[in-house]
Amino acid sequence: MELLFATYNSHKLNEIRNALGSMYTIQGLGDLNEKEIPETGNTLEENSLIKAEYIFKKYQKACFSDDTGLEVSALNNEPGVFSDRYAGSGNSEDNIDLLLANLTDQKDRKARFKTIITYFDEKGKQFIFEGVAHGKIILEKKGIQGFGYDPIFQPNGFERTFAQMSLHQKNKISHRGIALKKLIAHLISK
Ligand code: ITT
Repeated sequence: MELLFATYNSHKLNEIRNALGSMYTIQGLGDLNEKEIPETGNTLEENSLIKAEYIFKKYQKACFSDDTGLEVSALNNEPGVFSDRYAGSGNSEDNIDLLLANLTDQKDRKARFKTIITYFDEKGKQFIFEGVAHGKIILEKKGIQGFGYDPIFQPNGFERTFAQMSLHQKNKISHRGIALKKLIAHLISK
């Protein structure tokens, strides 16, 4: 089955291709020669809808999007929907440095990743799948796998960050992996 994925993020594409396996052919925005879709919403749900709706209207094919944010308890759930632009540059190293600086001397390190997947079926019916991974922000970066905030996020029940896990291990417990399992269950039930 072919699915269009409204993302420009090659790491997300990798994770999702790995989780979905060979039954699905996934085409990202790069494969479609599309430009990045501006995320003008105020919530993950709004941005997820904007991206999926844009692609569905243009291609009239089954498609989905993923909008993800990191919510840190001691920072009133920031950066949240602004996770990408937290430090202004859109650069993950800068985002991590700013987050660690804002948590200096902070004892409460609780955080969670949240993913909202919006799926449009080939008839344009819309479905939303959410995945949350609970954990904490550690004091300094660890690991080189993954992307974004992975080097400073340690999921509950593990002594390793997402950046110290393989793609397969991260997918089993991550926000995106959980939301994807719900999407897959939906696709299989059809
Ligand atoms: P899209 O093209 O899909 O919109 P994006 O990189 O803009 O890709 P998001 O807005 O969903 O994706 O992500 C917001 C930020 O959160 C961005 O800086 C990512 O690096 C980071 N992020 C998203 N998923 C992550 C994950 O699984 N682990 C670590 N950081 C993640």
